[in-house]
Amino acid sequence: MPTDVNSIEKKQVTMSSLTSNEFNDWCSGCGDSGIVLAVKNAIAGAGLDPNKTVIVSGIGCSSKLPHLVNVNGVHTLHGRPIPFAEGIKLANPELTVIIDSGDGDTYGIGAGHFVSAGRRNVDIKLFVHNNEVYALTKGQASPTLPEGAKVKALPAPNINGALDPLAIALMAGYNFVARTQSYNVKEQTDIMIKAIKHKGLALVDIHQGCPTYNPEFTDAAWFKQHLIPLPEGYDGIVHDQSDMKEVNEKKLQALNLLLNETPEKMYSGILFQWENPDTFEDRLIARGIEPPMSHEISDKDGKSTVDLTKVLGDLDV
Ligand SMILES: Cc1ncc(C[n+]2csc(CCOP(=O)(O)OP(=O)(O)O)c2C)c(N)n1
Ligand code: SF4
Ligand SMILES: [Mg+2]
Repeated sequence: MPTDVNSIEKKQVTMSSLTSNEFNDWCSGCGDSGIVLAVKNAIAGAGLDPNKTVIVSGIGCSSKLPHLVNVNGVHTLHGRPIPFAEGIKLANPELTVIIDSGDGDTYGIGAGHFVSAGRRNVDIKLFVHNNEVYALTKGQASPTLPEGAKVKALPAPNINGALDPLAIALMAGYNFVARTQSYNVKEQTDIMIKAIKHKGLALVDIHQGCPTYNPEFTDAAWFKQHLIPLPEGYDGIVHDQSDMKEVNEKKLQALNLLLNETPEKMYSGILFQWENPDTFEDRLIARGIEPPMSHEISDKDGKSTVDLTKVLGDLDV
């Protein structure tokens, strides 16, 4: 169990720390290195207790991240970090639960969980490393690779269209929807801190550099040119939580922005945020259902007070 808050790095990334292959888990120059630094900065910046913080991941290059941050970590199954994270948060709502996983993991094999998470609104934070490829398995197209894009592993340009995870998240019920990119650690850190402090489900889609399998569309210079700040005057924050007219207007504003994007012109920043009080945890409390963590399981001497007779009896056939 982690105990030392200072062991979470507070340093800002420099390009040399990305290219020096400081993180042996990833190729030199991999955007995952920028993301792990932002995650560490954000955990420290949001003042989280490492003992009460959990990072959950699936399978992929990106999913190695929990091994590199000194908080509790769970490296789960491909496509399944969302249900794991929801279970952890519902069992112990005192924990801050962050997911770091790939675009294939979240928007491909895990797409059903990604959509259903919006209906529940459990207070978990979803940081998706979006490199448009299945990098760990040698660079096949992921669901976010644009139609016509040609990456190394494809014999011909991508015949499939890309899905828009932000638009899906907005319509599925996500109340915090943001985009950023792996080589801008300052912007990532700021957005991650806001996502962590937001009450409810949050999506941060992070365009991530994969110099090995997708250097064409995920290079730092490409991001700088094609991922631009939100238009002047754009305000995605709902200021009156209970004003459904404002909520719908802000959601439509975000959808309108996304519909007018192209792979060559995408916006980064917080597109939509609504502090919706109706989390899944609140719904359970309203029904009188206490989280398992609050149940007494032992007396003051540590002796179990749990009576398993009934449970075991129910198993009798
Ligand atoms: C159920 C299951 N299906 C397929 C795989 C093989 N597999 C491992 S990682 C991966 C894709 C990873 O892509 P992504 O989630 O985008 O992560 P990245 O490596 O790009 O960070 C696949 C298909 C697996 N481990 N488990
Ligand atoms: S294959 Fe791509 S995503 Fe995986 S470690 Fe290398 S650069 Fe990073
Ligand atoms: Mg990927």
